[in-house]
Amino acid sequence: MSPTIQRMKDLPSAHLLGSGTAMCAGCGGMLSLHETYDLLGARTVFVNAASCMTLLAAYPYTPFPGSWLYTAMASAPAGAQGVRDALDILIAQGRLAPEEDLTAVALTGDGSATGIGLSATSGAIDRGLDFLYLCYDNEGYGNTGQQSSAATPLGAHTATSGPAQGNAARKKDLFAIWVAHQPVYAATVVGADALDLAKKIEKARALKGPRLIHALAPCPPGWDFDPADGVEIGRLAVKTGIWPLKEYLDGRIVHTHVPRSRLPVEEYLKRQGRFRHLFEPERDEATLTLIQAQVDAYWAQVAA
Ligand SMILES: Cc1ncc(C[n+]2csc(CCOP(=O)(O)OP(=O)(O)O)c2C)c(N)n1
Ligand code: SF4
Ligand SMILES: [Mg+2]
Repeated sequence: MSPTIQRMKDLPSAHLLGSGTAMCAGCGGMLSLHETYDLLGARTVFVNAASCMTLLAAYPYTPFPGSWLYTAMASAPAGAQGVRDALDILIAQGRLAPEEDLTAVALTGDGSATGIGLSATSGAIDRGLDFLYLCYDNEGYGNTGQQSSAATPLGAHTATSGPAQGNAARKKDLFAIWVAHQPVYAATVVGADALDLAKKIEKARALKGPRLIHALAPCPPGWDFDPADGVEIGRLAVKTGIWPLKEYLDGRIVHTHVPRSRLPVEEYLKRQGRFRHLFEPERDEATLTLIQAQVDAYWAQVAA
């Protein structure tokens, strides 16, 4: 082992993930990955689909004390299958002690999770693959300049939505797609609520089978806000109800936080330049009303 890698392995993950990387300041994806990694630890093999997080590792170096594998955008679940199979074979052959087993973790952005890698994910869940899938959702193709993805919300301006308009489609519901597959576990999280995230990671860690952690990832350059506001924007997503915190376990969906008096969704939208055209030069009342109505309809259905 090279002295550099040995030095990296000797450092705690909290230090490693917070320094010397090519990530943007205030990256919400990094925050949720950091919090997740602190709990999962080094007994993991992260299988990362091409995305912003790929910039964390440059072969043969990685800021992680555990292992890291890089795949094409569509292939993280297939890579996780290979890792899981290899570990199972080593254990069956007596070349790896069961107590030295590792967790296969697919790490992808929303572009892979909701689009390019969706069929590989669906197949992996169908096969009951024992893996944890962490999607950090910055609601666009961040690594290539924030083009629209299937997870871009209604009204958001992206590099491909046209100069004055926002995205015309609704955000694809990744949590619902996973729940339709009846996985062992699925949850939504946001790095700004570290306690809720930690409880869900602990729960997921104790289970076997396909498990989703879907993290909203406020993205300063892609969403156009000051990096210092990332945590506040994550909190506003929860307080306005546009990002429900929930989990699926034993066939039931439970909301882990119900905002009793929800803030108007505008409070979240107006903090981000990607929605500026909804307020300036004049208010786009129709789109703002539609976005609020969609959030209201979601929570009405929860209460019913
Ligand atoms: C099939 C394929 N199409 C396009 C690309 C180029 N590409 C690399 S990263 C990326 C963005 C991925 O978006 P997402 O999964 O949301 O991750 P993010 O960049 O936002 O972290 C794209 C389009 C690719 N690597 N493979
Ligand atoms: S573009 Fe967004 S998601 Fe990508 S590293 Fe920067 S802040 Fe994070
Ligand atoms: Mg993305």
